[in-house]
Amino acid sequence: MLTNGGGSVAVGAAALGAAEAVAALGGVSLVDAVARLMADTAPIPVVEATVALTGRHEKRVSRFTAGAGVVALAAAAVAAPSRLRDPAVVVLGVAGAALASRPAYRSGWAAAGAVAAAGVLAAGSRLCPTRGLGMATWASAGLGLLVAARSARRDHERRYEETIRRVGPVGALGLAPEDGFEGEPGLSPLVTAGHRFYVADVNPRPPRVDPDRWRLSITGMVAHPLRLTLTELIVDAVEFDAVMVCVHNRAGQRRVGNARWTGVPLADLLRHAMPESGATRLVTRAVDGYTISLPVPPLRSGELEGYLVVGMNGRPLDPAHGFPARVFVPGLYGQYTGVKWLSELQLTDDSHTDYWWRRGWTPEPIRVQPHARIDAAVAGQAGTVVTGVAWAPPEGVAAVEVSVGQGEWRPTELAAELAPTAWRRWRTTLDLPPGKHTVRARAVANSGRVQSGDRKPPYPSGPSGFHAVTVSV
Ligand SMILES: Nc1nc2c(c(=O)[nH]1)N[C@H]1C(S)=C(S)[C@@H](COP(=O)(O)O)O[C@H]1N2
Ligand SMILES: [Mo]
Repeated sequence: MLTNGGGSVAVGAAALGAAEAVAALGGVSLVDAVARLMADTAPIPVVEATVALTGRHEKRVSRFTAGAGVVALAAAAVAAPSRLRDPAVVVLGVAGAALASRPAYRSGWAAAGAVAAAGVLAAGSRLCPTRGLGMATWASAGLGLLVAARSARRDHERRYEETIRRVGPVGALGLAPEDGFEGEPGLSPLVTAGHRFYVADVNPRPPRVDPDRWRLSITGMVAHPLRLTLTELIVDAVEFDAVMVCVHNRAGQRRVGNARWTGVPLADLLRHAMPESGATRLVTRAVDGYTISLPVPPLRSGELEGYLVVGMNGRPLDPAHGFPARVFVPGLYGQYTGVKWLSELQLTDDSHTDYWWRRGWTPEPIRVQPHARIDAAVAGQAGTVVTGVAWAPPEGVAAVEVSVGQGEWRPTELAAELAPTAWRRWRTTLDLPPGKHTVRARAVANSGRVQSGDRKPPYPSGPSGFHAVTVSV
């Protein structure tokens, strides 16, 4: 039977719907597996451009692209000359099932979804609609299945959130911390709420972990391997305030958040596990097949103070922020600080290679640069009030300065310091004549490090540059 382009796309959409509906029975998605494959294999310039262009919509854009790609491949198979059609459908089905079985997505349901999609394609390519009613039927079947899949996945997500809630409070965010700058219009809150906190990782959707079955293993070159439950870790945890910054956070951006974390000091865990003398790297391994490794000597000496984190702002970690546990070393960018959805801490030697090193990022942990962000510049009767947040973890912010036009740097007023590792809010009132002005800000760290104004992109060693805003008076 002759097929037209629209008919093939309609059958492709029905196949995608079938895949997603079957996968959703297990709360997963074949599109997610494809999107993750794209993230894992895209060349670095493509990754960097995507991060820069899509911003907060990154994950939605990648899922949409993956879904469209699946439909296009399916449609191409249906539209192929008849002797190639069946082999093409079989290849797609097998490739989809293989992809869905990758470690990060190991799920029978997603693999079954790929098989179901191949079945729909095989049937559809025989009955392929040419126009009108037939096409509309296939397309709306696809759409209906996608909607059903979405609602089934949401049910899984809701049940998962219920499970997390049952873990109970973690830490005690009794009184909200204050720094004296409460109520300043436009200024970021001192503590970033979990649902407001930026999310950055290679997964289209957060992996789910059963807290009752989860164990943290400390393995590899240690005299005393450990296996700990979430409850045991929560009991030993302490609280600390710290800012987490993504290495992709360019001047003025919001891939950064400040929270009160609950975690067990890594130095304590290492002391219990007793690393062998040749154990130079601590590999933090995650359920999504991602690793970040940290140098062991500075973690043991306290030069780098790291934590195995089990709570954020008084609660268990959100799914997106790594429930049940993650590793965080304040002062290192997110990409170097340790993984979310931690499964294992493995002590090893320097032969280990991390996820991003293979893609050209430097192996040395990149330190967070001092940075001042301008949140608001409001012209009023008494002058122009400029406010923002600044960070220089781990040593803390000594000063924030602003400059108008290309003028000299002037000091600003700093709020009380929550912790040197946290961000610090600042404000100043400028007396500006009517007209347009450019205001820049810079941070100075307690160690004397001064924020660099040299504008650099994130790749390959971290971004720099001043944040500047234009104010009309
Ligand atoms: N398992 C895992 N952990 C990960 C990542 C990831 O892709 N997978 N991304 C890292 C990066 S690049 C950053 S910036 C932080 C972001 O943490 P957040 O989403 O809680 O802000 O997680 C880090 N940990
Ligand atoms: Mo990141």
